[in-house]
Amino acid sequence: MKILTVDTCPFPDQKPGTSGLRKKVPVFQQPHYLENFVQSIFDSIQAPPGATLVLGGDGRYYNRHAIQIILKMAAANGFGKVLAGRGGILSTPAASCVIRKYQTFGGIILSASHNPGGPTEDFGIKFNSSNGGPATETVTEAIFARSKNISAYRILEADDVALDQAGTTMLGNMQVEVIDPVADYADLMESLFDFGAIRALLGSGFRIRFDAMHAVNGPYAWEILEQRLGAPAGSVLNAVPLEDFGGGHPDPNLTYAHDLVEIMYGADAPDFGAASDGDGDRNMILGKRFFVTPSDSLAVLAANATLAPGYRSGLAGIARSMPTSAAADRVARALNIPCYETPTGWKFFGNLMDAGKVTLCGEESFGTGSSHVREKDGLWAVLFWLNILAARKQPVESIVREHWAKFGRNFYSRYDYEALPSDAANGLMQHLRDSFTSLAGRQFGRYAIQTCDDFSYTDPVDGSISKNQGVRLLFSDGSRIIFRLSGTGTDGATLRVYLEAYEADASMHHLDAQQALQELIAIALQVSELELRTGRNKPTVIT
Ligand code: VG1
Ligand code: CO
Repeated sequence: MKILTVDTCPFPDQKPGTSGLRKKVPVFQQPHYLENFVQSIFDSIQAPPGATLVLGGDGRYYNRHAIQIILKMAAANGFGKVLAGRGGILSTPAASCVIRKYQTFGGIILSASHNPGGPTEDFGIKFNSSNGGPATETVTEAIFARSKNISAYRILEADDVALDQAGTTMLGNMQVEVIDPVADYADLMESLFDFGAIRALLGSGFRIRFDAMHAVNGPYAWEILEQRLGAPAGSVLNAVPLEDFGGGHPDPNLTYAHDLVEIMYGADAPDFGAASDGDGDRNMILGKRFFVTPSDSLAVLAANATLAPGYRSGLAGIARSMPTSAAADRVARALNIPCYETPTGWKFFGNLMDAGKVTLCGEESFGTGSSHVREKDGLWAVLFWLNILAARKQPVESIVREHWAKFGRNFYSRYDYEALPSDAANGLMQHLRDSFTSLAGRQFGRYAIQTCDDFSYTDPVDGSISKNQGVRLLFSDGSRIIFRLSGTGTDGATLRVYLEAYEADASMHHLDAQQALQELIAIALQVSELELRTGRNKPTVIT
């Protein structure tokens, strides 16, 4: 076996987004494209010789091929060992768990998360550091800088490694240990939650459905929910991961998880429904004919956290991404703990968790997590809910309604306009920035704009500054409209419009969110000139 040094030319477009580099599969299939990016990672992270790396992905199309290339490149770049998930599988939270548990130097996760998979769909790759979390912006910027002047990469000339059975093989001087992708993660879950109480709940006729959407969480949900917790066979739907997710869009929301939604809103609906995304880090929580918004879910988990054994001693603090509703802030205030507001993307939570400042964190985009790993964690959120349901013995809906009665309700919705021409999307954002001075102080019906800005974040731990994280229109009554361009899309630009209104009056809590937010939606469309600039008269997805 010999190490080859292969000459290459830089690609100009290898800038990692919100969560790693995501492109269509044919882009990754260009000669040297994946190799360039992997070598740029290795050149930037400065792993000591003999270091251990974790490697796995969500099983989508190109996963198996990419893993073989990365293994051979890791061997040629001086790594001593790679822990690889069997079959190339590791969910994002499981990869984070394994990196931390075995104290490795870091890991590479192959996923485009909630984006569809298949030969013409999306693929992605990201590096996670030794804390188990996505590389910080300093690291991703270094990787991008390197990708722009790379001239060669190193790869071992070798046969492919057998990945379908646990065991250890050598690849040159590097050990490849194929591990069970589920066991370490399932053990961690068992250490956090009251499995006895959940098992009793599931044995008492309480019915659940978990839709794995043919994505990575299938084997995890099957092992934990059906095997360890005794949920009846068939409680986990679409449990076999497929390279194209069965042609579906593995994003757990009311639009894309429609099969589950039909079950949960149908006759004889089960008591609890949940789904997770392509790489297993997102979650959607449903009760019988009842949808829990991700922002509310974070707030409810925070308010009830001490019911779960792993959180019995309380929370150090809570963090949420800026567009996420302020429902969690109200809980933090009541618990007298700090609440941090970060830019979108999990990489910003890592520093706060490492410094012991927060225990729970969440995003409006169906992401919730805690300091047990350094990624958001779909199945963890499901188990947390089940633990609370087992302890409180109340339906999901009444737990949420009681929460609103106590804290008030933050009506919330997000409108996504996908695949816009980039010029139109950038023009709209620029138009909003240009309007800041004229908008501040303006009255729209019962809403008055207090301030407008482009969100900027100073990390309280390392002082690093992240600018231009979303345009905010902040109203005098605490309502908010936020405009942001997605950093994970691969097709033109995706504009996200986030809407939030706070309602203390319990007699208004029964309203539908779209109804309650009607006026704010009209204001958002008006001030952004959305239809005029994009030609769209309705969003692609409403969540
Ligand atoms: C989206 C979400 C963001 C999330 C990111 C990664 O980013 O809005 O909250 O952290 O996806 O999620 P953007 O830039 O498209 O808005 V996932 O499940 O890819 O790991
Ligand atoms: Co994901």
